[in-house]
Amino acid sequence: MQLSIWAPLITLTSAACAYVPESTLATDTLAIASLAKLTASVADGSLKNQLKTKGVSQTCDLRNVAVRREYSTLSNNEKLAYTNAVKCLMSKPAKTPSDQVPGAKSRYDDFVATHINQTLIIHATGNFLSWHRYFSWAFEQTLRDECGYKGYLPYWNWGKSAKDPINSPYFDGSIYSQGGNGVFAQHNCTNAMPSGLNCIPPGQGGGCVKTGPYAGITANISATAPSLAAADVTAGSFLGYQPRCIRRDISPWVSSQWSTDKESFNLLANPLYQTGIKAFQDHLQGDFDIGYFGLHSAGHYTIGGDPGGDFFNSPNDPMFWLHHGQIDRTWWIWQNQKPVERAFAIAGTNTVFNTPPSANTTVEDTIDLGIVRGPLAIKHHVSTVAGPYCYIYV
Ligand SMILES: *[C@@H]1O[C@H](CO)[C@@H](O)[C@H](O)[C@H]1NC(C)=O
Ligand SMILES: *[C@@H]1O[C@H](CO)[C@@H](O)[C@H](O)[C@H]1NC(C)=O
Ligand SMILES: *[C@@H]1O[C@H](CO)[C@@H](O)[C@H](O)[C@H]1NC(C)=O
Ligand SMILES: *[C@@H]1O[C@H](CO)[C@@H](O)[C@H](O)[C@H]1NC(C)=O
Ligand SMILES: [Cu+2]
Repeated sequence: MQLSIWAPLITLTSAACAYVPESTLATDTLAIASLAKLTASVADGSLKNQLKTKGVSQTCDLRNVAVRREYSTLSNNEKLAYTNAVKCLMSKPAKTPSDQVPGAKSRYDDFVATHINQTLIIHATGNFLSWHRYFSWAFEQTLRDECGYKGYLPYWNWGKSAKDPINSPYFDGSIYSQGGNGVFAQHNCTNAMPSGLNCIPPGQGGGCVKTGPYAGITANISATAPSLAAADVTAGSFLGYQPRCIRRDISPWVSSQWSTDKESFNLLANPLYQTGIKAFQDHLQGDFDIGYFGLHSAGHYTIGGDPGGDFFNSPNDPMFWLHHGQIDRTWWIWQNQKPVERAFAIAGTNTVFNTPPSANTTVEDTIDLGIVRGPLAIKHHVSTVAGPYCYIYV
């Protein structure tokens, strides 16, 4: 009798503790509207004509286009297929010659080395979005070509887990996640970036990731600019060998403030960021001087730790790919609000925050992923249904 009175309350209590994804309806609705505009501009040939003015071919057929999906909507088998392919890349030998990058031991490390090597010419630059599109697509293609993966790159819709990333399907530590939080290890503030982004309060992690599919994996390439302030995380020699565990300090403090769906919606719907790609990409990447993270930095520092919180080495934490999937999706939504008009939108220079001062980036400039993929001009990366690309997001 008494038990049955309490039973509903117990159920309620445990339900209240369980992870519940937050709604991302606001931005998902924008994504649907963008897909409709993209489809129309392909159907009437206006996108093809616009791209042709600069010699870019648009032949992708939307009837058999690849569809990139949100990670939490994949079936367990699909999640495992993705993760197993990533682990397959980690188990294959590097193609980078060891005299160039002593730390590159695996095929996965080829990607990490490429990102480290170019960090200062691919962030807060005119090629930030296109470079990372090419890079994450090359990763997806390599999973398919070299590891038999049949799916496409999944993305992490940040807003769903903004309040509770640690218990989310991305980070809950189950075999279907992208790995759990690090175990607790004493650490100080994470100094994300010089200036206003300093001192992310220490969270519940800080130590090695010991749960989920990547438990026990080794980061090989030396830390470059580690932000996790723990006694034993220090920079090694550039591109050198510094085997160590993957540490995380997942930060609800960051995500709950800076990567909500409200932030995404604001970026994509507020007229302030509709004025041109400069306003859009600057707000996406954040304004470090005033301590505004932006969705890009917020995703990285929600993961945090080492190498995830290292500006240079971040692709060494496998969550990088899902984060950059969503960065690319966010750009894709923005582009396809006006597919023809925005096709060749570009702003920024060739050096990080224009330091040292450099030329403005143009769509004729080349992106070269070294051992990962050959050189290809930016203009071929501006549409996900042109150049080498043929994919959309749902
Ligand atoms: C680091 O190198 C070892 C081989 O020395 C490899 O087993 C491991 O998967 C590599 N780590 C990554 C993240 O690729
Ligand atoms: C690093 O960049 C330099 C200059 O662009 C290039 O010559 C070198 O091959 C790159 N190394 C790697 C490992 O990508
Ligand atoms: C945290 O900072 C204090 C004060 O600077 C320092 O003494 C301590 O060693 C640091 N702890 C870690 C784990 O780095
Ligand atoms: C670079 O772009 C900025 C912003 O659009 C513009 O004001 C400037 O004149 C450009 N510089 C050159 C050398 O074209
Ligand atoms: Cu990057």
